[in-house]
Amino acid sequence: MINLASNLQIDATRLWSTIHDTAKFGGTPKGGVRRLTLSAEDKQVRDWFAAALKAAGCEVHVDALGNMFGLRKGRDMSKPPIGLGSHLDTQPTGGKFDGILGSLAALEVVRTLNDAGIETELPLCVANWTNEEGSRYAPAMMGSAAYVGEFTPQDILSRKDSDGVSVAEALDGIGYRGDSPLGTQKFSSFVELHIEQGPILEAENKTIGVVDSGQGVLWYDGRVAGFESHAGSTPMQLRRDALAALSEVVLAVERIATELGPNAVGTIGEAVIARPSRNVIPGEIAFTIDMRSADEAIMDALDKNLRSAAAEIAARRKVEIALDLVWRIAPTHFDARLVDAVQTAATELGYSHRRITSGAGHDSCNLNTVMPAAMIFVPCKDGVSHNELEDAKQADCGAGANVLLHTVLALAGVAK
Ligand code: HGY
Ligand code: MN
Ligand code: MN
Repeated sequence: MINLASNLQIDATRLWSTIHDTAKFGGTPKGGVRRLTLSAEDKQVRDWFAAALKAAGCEVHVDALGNMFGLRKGRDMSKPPIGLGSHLDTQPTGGKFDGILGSLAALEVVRTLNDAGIETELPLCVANWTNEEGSRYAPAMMGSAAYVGEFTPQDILSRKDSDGVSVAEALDGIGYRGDSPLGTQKFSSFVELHIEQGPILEAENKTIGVVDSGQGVLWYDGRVAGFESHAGSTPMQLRRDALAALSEVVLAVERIATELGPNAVGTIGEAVIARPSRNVIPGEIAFTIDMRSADEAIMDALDKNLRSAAAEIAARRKVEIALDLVWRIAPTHFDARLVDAVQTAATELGYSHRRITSGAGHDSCNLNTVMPAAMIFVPCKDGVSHNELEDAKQADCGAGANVLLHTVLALAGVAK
């Protein structure tokens, strides 16, 4: 059996067609995917995924925050399963691969083992983590963050989106508020396949990224309070223009991240004028900041420099600028044994590969705080992601799924 297992390959054509079949759930005219967490489109893909896992012989259950699990029995059910999977939700202007590649590759691993009649020693458990993207509800990687105890279920269930819909209402609305308490599903370890979402693998012509670390993340909710007044009759020197002040904050975020770079990034991705009108000087704006670094000391410097820049801008422009740090996740250092297992699989399969740090956050970054976790990257076209143009190659997706298969086989073992 070991020989069969060691030469096993996933069905790359089947994986590729599932990627394109499921892209229709929330598919956009430009060829992207808009599948916000807990939306009707998310329900469609969840229902499809649950049915596919059941058809592949998995026992499917859902926890209190909609995290989905598909358990494939192993010979020794006394030990927790090896976990594999990712997320099914997308950004508003998302692509066909971010998250779902890892979930579908996990399904493909199960299908491949079924086709080969291989029973693993330890059970396997395929996972779909709720709201990895953090676009509709903050924070990102929400379902896995609550699973590892970063937030209580009550805190998460009460969070509301911009329309005032709570997580609880949205879960009930799509029928995915499961009855198993958070944390019921245990794992021995977890492995996640994901597109790199950056340019390195493609630029270096490498097929596999052996992810050994991930950036830490700082998320702020910000508010600028200036003074609404007439756009025509208010003299320039008397204005307290909230948007002009925010524009300086935007450039300060860019300057601070660049100065602390190359191991630092930052952007303002959202800004909403409270009462917009062409001939009223903006008086109140809500905005969000995302800053990241793989180095904890640089994260502290990002925070410190941001706060002093905002204070200087506020004083000079006579506005108030409030910054509320709503989420901080430390840099990730994945489990060395699992990272080596990924590297061994890539080497034995003959794929070009390199160690790499993840610029993006992932559910495995949370999981790694309570269990051994590791990630596998494959290139995406021009390193583009969180964009409808997101694209990847069938051969690379197949290679990533093969590395996932053989990493999981090495961790789970093959029943004698
Ligand atoms: O924000 C992130 O890094 C992830 O894509 N949710
Ligand atoms: Mn993702
Ligand atoms: Mn994403």
